[in-house]
Amino acid sequence: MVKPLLYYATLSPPSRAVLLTAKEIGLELDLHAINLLKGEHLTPEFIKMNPQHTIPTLDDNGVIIYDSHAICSYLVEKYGKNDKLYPKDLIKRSQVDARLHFDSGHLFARLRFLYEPILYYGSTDCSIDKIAYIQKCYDIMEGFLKEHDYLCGDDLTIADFCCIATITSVNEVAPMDSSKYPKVVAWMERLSKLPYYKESNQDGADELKSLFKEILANNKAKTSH
Ligand SMILES: N[C@@H](CCC(=O)N[C@@H](CS)C(=O)NCC(=O)O)C(=O)O
Repeated sequence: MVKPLLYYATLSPPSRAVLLTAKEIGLELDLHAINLLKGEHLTPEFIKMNPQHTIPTLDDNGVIIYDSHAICSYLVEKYGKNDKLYPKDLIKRSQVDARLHFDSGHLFARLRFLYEPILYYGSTDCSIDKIAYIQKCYDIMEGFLKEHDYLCGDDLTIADFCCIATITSVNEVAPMDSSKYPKVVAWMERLSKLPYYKESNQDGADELKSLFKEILANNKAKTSH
């Protein structure tokens, strides 16, 4: 079998959601690193393949898929040994889809709103409203996890992978008070015990948070002169 080719970066939360999914289903990917800070996603070839010029982008034998949520569900459908990570049952699937949209439309969107101007455009705007906006997502997730171990019930799904990749990339910049969010903290600890978790997610999340702090400090130093 020709391995599916993934354009990705370890710094990128949605790329890491795909890496976690692939590990859980035992699928080997052909990994092609893209350096966003060097603009490697803005070449004519990349834009021809993905006009949205985002990573992750999957090339599965000529089938191009972008958006991590779509990639994760595709990989489970096509290569998963069972449907636990993305249930075929209509009601269960609707719950997973809802959480995937929560990551896409709320959690990751708020991270990007805070991170992108600082990482790419020299901004120093780390204002309290942007931080509080992310922390509101922690409140919502505490509710999702009230009676369950995972975001969609008692089983791990791709929604957990998408949300953990995002939240671990922002949780120190938008601090998470463990007394206020005990369920979210316990969920993060639960996922961190997966054997492939550190290399597939935590290392990249730590790298992104360090880079964010370093670039923010540089931007502040530049504007103070
Ligand atoms: N909803 C998309 C978001 C992907 C995304 O925004 N990726 C960022 C990196 S974390 C990116 O490629 N940014 C470059 C750009 O938008 O030009 C997904 O889940 O794949």
